[in-house]
Amino acid sequence: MPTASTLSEENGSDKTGSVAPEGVNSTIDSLDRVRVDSSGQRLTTNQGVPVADNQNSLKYGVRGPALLEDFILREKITHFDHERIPERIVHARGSGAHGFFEAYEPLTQYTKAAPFKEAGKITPVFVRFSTVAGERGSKDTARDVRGFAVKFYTDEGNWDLVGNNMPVFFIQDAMKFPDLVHAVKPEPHNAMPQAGSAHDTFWDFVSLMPESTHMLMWVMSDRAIPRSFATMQGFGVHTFRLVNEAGDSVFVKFHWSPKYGTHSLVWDEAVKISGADPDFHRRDLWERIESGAFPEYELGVQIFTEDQAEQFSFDILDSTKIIPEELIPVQPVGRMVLNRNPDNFFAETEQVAFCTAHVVPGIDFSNDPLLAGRIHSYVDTQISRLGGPNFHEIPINSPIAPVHNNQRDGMHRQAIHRGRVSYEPNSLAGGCPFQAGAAQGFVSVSASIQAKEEQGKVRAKPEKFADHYTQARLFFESQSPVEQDHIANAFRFELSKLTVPAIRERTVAMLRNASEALARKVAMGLGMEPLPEALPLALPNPAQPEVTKSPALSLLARPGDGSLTGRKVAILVAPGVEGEAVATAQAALLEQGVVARLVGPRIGRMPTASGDVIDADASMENEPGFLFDALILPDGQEAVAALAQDGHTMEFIKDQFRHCKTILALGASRQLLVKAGLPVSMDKSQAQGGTGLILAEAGDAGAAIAAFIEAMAMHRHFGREMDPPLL
Ligand code: HDE
Repeated sequence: MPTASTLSEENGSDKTGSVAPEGVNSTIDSLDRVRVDSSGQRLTTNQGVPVADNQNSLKYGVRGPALLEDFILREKITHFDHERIPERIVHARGSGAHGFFEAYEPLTQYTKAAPFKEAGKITPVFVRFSTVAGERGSKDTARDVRGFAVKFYTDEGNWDLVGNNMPVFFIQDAMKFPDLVHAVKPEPHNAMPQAGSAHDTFWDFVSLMPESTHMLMWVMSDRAIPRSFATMQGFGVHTFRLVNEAGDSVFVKFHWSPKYGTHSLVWDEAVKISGADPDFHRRDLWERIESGAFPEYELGVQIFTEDQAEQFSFDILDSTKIIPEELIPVQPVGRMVLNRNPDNFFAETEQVAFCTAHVVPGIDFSNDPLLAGRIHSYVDTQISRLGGPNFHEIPINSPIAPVHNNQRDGMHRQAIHRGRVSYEPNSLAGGCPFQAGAAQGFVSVSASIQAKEEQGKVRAKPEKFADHYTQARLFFESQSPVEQDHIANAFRFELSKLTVPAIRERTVAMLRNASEALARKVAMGLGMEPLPEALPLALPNPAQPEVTKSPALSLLARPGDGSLTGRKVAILVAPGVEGEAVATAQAALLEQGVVARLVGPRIGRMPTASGDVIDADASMENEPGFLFDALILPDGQEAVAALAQDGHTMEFIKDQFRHCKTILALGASRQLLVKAGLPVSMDKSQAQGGTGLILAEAGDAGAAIAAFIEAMAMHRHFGREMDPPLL
């Protein structure tokens, strides 16, 4: 064979294998080749030497010195000493899952990208969700942007769509990214705060960068505290290009929409969860997949031409701008299902390397200057994070498409390249690997721009980039009153944490340009009177926006399929509880895909009123109320009396009420609501389904549980929200 390495290669063995199959590279393909299962196996060293004793180091006499010759101990400790790799500079905290993407219809009119070639085509994916600012061990429910990074293992190579759960970004140019990250990360002198933006340096920076105003609206909205990774949207953020077989290209924005709706936490809840379960989102993702309630998202595209882009009131190269859906509708093109948890967190979730530079034929870049910086950054950072230029050979990163090139060597090289040829052109290897040519290979879109050639090299921005407020206003105006209140409260909270009043004032001065009402509300909450002068505008007369409201931007517009899949309900139990209603509720909830947990004063077995035995899954101490989406209080005088004696019960109920969750009280348990101070009377005729407070007689359990399930579909009952909270 022209690619053979040696004349002796026909002499095979267990180690060398047979003659290498021509044109094959086995460092790719499925992960099976590297999965290790030790069941039924003996313990060995890394060299495969069986280990007789894994308890004791080698000593000279039982009380004598340990011996340097103990290669088994030294190998074990040395490996342990090097177990950690640097965490990601941003997005260090993350959780991953395997799944697949399925195309609805061929999108070949617009793109030749492999995943979109045929209806029903399946492409494997690995997804990693993350927070941005916190370190690897930080809490999941911090107020922050969430990363939404998808690696498509297409048959034309890997395509990484490295997006966020918000469609815009803080800055317009990669030049400012290190500054932004230095400002939001824990402050360098004392490394505080962890995973939070409520500190001086972040607000100092953004209040001097008016281009961040639009993104600040998103980050101060409930989008920054998702209920679950399965209930958040994802966005490619930048404008990309789709390219078809003929080489024609259109612009595109990518959107992921969760099947189960876009739902968030409320702030007080997020804060409490971070104490009780810092792994809240990671656990939720894991449990959804293990239970078969697979997270699912629809991929949508906004497709538009260069001519259309020219007409927009904003610049499509500016990552601080969206394209309102009223202007260019989002067209569904496929769905993604996450159906398998990783085998090993480190090998997969930690070592996965997403790179914006990873595109395949049919996908191309726009000239967004933020994207340009990313195309460089992601590959670059993996080199130090994963220890060298061969990170593409780490199993989770290796494509399923064949890899053949003349790149050689480097740290941790896995592939054993055959033959003596590692250059091109060559004749000794028959010219292989050969260029794919324009018909098959990746060809950049010529993308001739009416480049202002007369401008020459410039460090500057296009004029429309300077309109920093129109879309911030659009976002705020498109929110429901409750969402607007939450945004104002989030600004109030974050700014109240600052130690430098001037930063607070500068931020309010900036907000005045986006929304006078918002600025006033925030200022009032901060005791700021009078309001500071609005910041001067960089662009005094921005173009008229096409729309001033975009209803699709409100979470209320995104209920998904309205199902309750994956939600969690607490059923409070104690000895003497009415067992039948508990069983009815459990069965009805299971049918909806809801996880029902029996939560008691303690875990374990307890008798019901009828003398049966039930088993409490959790205690109010180990799973407090705010970890659940809704609450059922069953009947049973003895149980109610026991729960009334436990202070945890009142906190449990108050949190459910304060966080606007659905509560069902059956029969005597109504007393608990009254004791907790909820605005309900003991009058038996009272039923408040519309507010998410359902009070029913014990005999009506079936109907009451049906009403409870219906009320849960509303997710929250904000009608009872008060600021400050009543309870
Ligand atoms: Fe990132 N970003 N980023 N970013 N980013 C990284 O790459 C960077 C930006 C995003 O789960 C790093 O592998 C620059 C926008 C996600 O592994 C690093 C700029 C968006 C993830 C990096 C941006 C993102 C990262 C750190 C401005 C949304 C996590 C570790 C020019 C569209 C991926 C790594 C994962 C991670 C650089 C801006 C999303 C340092 C220079 C805009 C989801 O390379």
